[in-house]
Amino acid sequence: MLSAAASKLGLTGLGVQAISAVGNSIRHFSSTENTDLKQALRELIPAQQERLKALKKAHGAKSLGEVTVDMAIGGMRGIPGMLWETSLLDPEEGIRFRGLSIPELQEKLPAAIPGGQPIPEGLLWLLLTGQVPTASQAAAVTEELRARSNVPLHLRKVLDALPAEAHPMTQLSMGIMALQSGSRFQSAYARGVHKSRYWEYVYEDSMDLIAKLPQLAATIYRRTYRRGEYISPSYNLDWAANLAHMMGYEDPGCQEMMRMYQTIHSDHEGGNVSAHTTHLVGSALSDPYLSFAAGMNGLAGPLHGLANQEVLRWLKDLVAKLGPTPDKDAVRKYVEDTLASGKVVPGYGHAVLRKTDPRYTCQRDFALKYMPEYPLFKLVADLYEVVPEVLGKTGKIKNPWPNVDAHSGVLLQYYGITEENYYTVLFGVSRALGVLSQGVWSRALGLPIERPKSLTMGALEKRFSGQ
Ligand code: NMX
Ligand code: MLT
Repeated sequence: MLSAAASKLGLTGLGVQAISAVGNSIRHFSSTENTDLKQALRELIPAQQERLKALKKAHGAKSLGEVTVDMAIGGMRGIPGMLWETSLLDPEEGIRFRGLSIPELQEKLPAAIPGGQPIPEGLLWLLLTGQVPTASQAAAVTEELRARSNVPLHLRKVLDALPAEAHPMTQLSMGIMALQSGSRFQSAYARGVHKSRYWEYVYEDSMDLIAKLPQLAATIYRRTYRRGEYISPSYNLDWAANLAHMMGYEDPGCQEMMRMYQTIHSDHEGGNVSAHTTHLVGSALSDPYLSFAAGMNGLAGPLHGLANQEVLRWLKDLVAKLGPTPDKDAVRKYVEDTLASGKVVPGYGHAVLRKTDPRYTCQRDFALKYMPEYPLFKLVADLYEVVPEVLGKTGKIKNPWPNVDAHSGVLLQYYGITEENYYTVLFGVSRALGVLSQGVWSRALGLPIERPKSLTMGALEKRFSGQ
C-alpha cells in the first residue's frame, strides 16, 4: 500500500525488491517495508564491513595488474586504485548504478507520474542501500529531504557578496562552503566521537546538503539571470521538480526532464574528476561540505562537467556561422576547423567509455518523445552522423562517440533554460547523490586516507636505465 506521502506525490507502486551485487550477478530478494533510510543503512553496514574484511583476507595480496610508465604519466588511466560501491562503468556498455543500467532504472525506480522518469529520491535510496526502493520508501526520502531543506540566512549574504557576473560554478562552490558552518560531522569530530560512528554524521551532512542544494542552485539562477526575484519552495513537489519550480519552470515536461537529468548525472564510478576529488578530500576526514565543494571545483573544468556549457557555445557558434540547418560538408569543415585551431570538440570523447554514452542515448530518447521537431535537437542528431567520423580520422582520439554533455543542453534550451553558463550547476546538484552516498560508505567501511605514490622523471629514468 502507498503511504500518505506517496499518494500525495502520485508515486506509482512497485513490488518490494532489493538487490545485492555478487560479482557480476545481481540477486533480487524481498525486504521489509522500512522507510527509514538511516535505519536501513545501519542494518546493512555490519555485513558489508565483514564482506570487506573477508575480501582483504582472501585476496588482499593479489595483483590487479601491471602499472606502466605511460599509465603513471597519463593521468593514471586504467589503474584500478579505488573502492567505489555506488556504480561501475563498463567501457562498452556504460554506467550501471548498483548493478542497474539506465533503462533498468527507468523501469524499476518509482516515478512521479505513471510510466514517467524515476524520481532521484528513489535513486538515492538505491545508491545508499543497493536496494530498489518501494514508492513509499522513495516518498519517505522526499519527506526527509524536505524537512532538511531550509537554508541559513547567511547563504544569500555570502552569494550577494560576489559580483553578479561570478560564474555560477564559483557561486555553487562558495554556496556549499557557506553551508559548511552547519557540518554535524565537523562538530562530532571536535567532540571526539568514536570512528565507528563517523558514517552517521557523514550521513546527516550528506542528506542536509542534498536537501539544500536545489535551493542553493535556484538562488544562484534567480540571482544571476532573474534580477534576484526568488521563488519559494513548493511543499507538494518532489526534489527535482521543486528545483525546476524554484528556478521558475512549471511545465510538467520540464519537471520530467529535471527528474531524468538529476538521475542520470548522479554517478559515473569513482575515477572521474568530481567523484575522485570528493573521495580524496573526504579521505582526510574533511566533512561532506568541504569534500563536495572540492569535487565541484573539479566539475567546473571544461574537460569535465563544464563541457555541457562548452557544447552549447560551440553549437551557437556553428549556427551563427552556418545557419540552423547546415549541410554535412559544412559541418564536417566546422569540426575540422575546431580541431585545427587546437581546441577539443566538446561533448565528444571519453577517458573510459569506448561507445556512445548511454546517458546521451537516454536524453535522445527523451527528446524523441518530447521535442522531436525541435531544430536544435535535429542539429545535434545530425552531428552524430559527422563528428565521430572526423574525430576517428585523426587516429589518436580513443573514443569518437558523444558523451553525456553532447545532449543535455538541447533539453534545457527547449524548456527555456537558455543560460548555458548555468548548466554545470545542474550537473553538480545531481553528482551530489552519487559521491555523497559513496562518502557515507567510505566512512562506514573505514577506508583510509588516500595517498598514491608519485615519482619524478629522474626516478623513472634511474629505475629503467640499462633496460
Ligand atoms: N576533440 C578533440 N580532441 C580530442 C577529443 C575531442 N573531443 N577527445 C580526445 N581528444 C584528443 C585528446 O585531447 C588527446 O590529444 P593529445 O594527445 O594531443 O593530448 C588525444 O585525443 C587522446 O585523448 P584520449 O585518450 O582519446 O582522451 P582522454 O582520456 O585524454 O580525454 C576527454 C578524455 C573527455 C577529456 C576528451 O575526450 C575531451 O577533451 N573531450 C571533449 C571535452 C568533453 O566533452 N568533456 C566531457 C567529458 C564527460 N564529462 O562530463 O566529464
Ligand atoms: C562523468 O560523468 O564523470 C564523466 O563522464 C567523466 C568520467 O567519467 O570520466
